[in-house]
Amino acid sequence: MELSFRWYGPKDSVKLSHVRQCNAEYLVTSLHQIPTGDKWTKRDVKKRINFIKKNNNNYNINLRWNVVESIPVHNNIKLKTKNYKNLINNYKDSIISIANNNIKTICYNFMPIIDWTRTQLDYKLPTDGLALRFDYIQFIIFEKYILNLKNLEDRYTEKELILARQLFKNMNNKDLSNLKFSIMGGLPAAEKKYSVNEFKKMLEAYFEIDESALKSNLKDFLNEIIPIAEENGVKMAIHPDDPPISLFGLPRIVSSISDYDDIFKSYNSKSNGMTFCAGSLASSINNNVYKIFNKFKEKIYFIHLRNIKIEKDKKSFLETNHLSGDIDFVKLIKMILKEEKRRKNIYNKDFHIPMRPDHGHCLLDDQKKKFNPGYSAIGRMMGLSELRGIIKSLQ
Ligand code: DNO
Repeated sequence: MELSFRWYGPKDSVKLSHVRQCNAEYLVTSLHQIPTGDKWTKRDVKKRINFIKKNNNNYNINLRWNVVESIPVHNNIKLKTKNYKNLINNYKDSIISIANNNIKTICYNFMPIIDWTRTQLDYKLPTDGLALRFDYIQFIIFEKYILNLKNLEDRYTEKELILARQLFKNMNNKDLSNLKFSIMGGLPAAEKKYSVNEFKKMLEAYFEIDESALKSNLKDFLNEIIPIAEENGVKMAIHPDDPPISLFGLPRIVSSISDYDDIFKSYNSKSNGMTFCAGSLASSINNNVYKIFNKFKEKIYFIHLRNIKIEKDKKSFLETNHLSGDIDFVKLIKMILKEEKRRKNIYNKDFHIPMRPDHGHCLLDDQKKKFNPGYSAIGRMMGLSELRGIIKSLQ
């Protein structure tokens, strides 16, 4: 495995030296300063590589950028509307610019409107560490009492709505603004930060997009970009929906085995692959992560390892530490190592799969620091260390 760490670029409060101290050897990053939809030039990518190189020297572990995470896909592409053709051309140019700089794996997602979603970014654990959490009822409160969405009866049971009303009554302004911040503003990697009104406008834009329309828009996008990726030796790795359940009544199309079947059938190519995000996939009670891994192992070009615990209602979940959630990482890592061995026997090169510890708890001194939620240094260092321990013991 290529032991990697996500880094949010020169402005990240987690510095390259910190990444090295955590024992990572590769960097997963993106040009976050470039607005979604704009093209990345070869020079833009080179500049970032040079920044990384400048921070390497003979004495240091030489960090290398191995995966782009992500080139976000503009909502107009997902909606197939307005200037989407130009946006797709920009996307193709960005793939070429990345490939010309010898980076060959690109992670992306096709989630409508916002990237990953949590309802709380500072859930206090019994250890005093802080974790990310998704609470289904809190999410209903957000839809009903912050966005004031109508017709929620169509999507939620009476019991869920009553529970939401009861909980809402006990929430003060601070609780509500925390909830709003967690969903709409706190997380990194969102395409943009929306106001409530902008957000509702985006929801309206998706009004006519049902599951089959979104699938067909993804297929059209793949038909355009995969040939370019192939020509340039790039592997596109689609990230699962996080969480893999419908939110806001919008379709989710990268959530299950059958979704992946559709995606890989819609364009048959080695360049059409997946990011295996264990935590995202495991947060749907209907998914079996080991089965998904086995079924699509050849298509897995990038791995995110984080653990979760699904709660009693079967829809809420807590991000646990790497060794104590629903996923058995010893079992999963065994499978990953086996897959690497299989690739080694066939190709004898390129068999190491890039893997990063995905998220970590906010621990120790990091509790006083500013960082992207989920991406503090110490928690991820702990995650990577635990994973390295498992890898080492299995090798
Ligand atoms: C959350 C991440 C996501 C992911 C993107 C990929 O921590 O896993 O932000 O990077 O969805 O496009």
